[in-house]
Amino acid sequence: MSISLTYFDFDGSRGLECRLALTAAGLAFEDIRLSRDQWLALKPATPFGALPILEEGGRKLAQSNAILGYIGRGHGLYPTDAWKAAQHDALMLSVEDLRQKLPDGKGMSEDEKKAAREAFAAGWLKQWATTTSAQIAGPFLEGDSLQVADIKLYVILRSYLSGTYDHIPPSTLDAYPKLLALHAAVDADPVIRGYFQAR
Ligand SMILES: N[C@@H](CCC(=O)N[C@@H](CS)C(=O)NCC(=O)O)C(=O)O
Repeated sequence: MSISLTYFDFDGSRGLECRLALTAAGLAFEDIRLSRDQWLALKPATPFGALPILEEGGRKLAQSNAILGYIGRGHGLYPTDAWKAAQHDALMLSVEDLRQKLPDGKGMSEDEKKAAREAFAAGWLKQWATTTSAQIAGPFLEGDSLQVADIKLYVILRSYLSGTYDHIPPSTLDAYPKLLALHAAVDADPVIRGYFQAR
């Protein structure tokens, strides 16, 4: 059955999570990358008016965590135990919380944005990093095998560690060795390496 993943034309955020999960699952897929204008034309016909969207055999699935769960369950990248699967979901939802809580700076002066981001780093981000670290067996979330939540964590950590967000230096995460080790382990995975080398 043919599979496509539709997202914007950059390797980051929820789109990258799904592309990497498809790659880790060994699934061939059409990588559809939309311009802003193409997106605005497509948006009304999408399940929730947002990307990414997985299309398989004419069916459309939206919401990054649902897409990751679907790929993971079918391809050995998701816990089989019901409780562990729910914990996996909780972890992935916490990454979405983290995305929502980051002050985007809209309507703020640069000084206000700096103050808001520094307060976020010292407060919400610190709490997230501490509680998430406590859940990581190491190097991956559940020990030695890569699963979809590891990919979701990797993508968000990658954005922080590459200095994507003004006023939150990559060194902010130095205090969390388990997060750094998980990022390094996913980054070193041969299939993940292969994705970036092929780009
Ligand atoms: N909860 C959704 C959020 C989706 C979302 O906000 N997607 C952004 C890109 S990462 C988007 O489509 N933005 C364009 C728009 O809303 O028009 C998910 O996890 O997939």
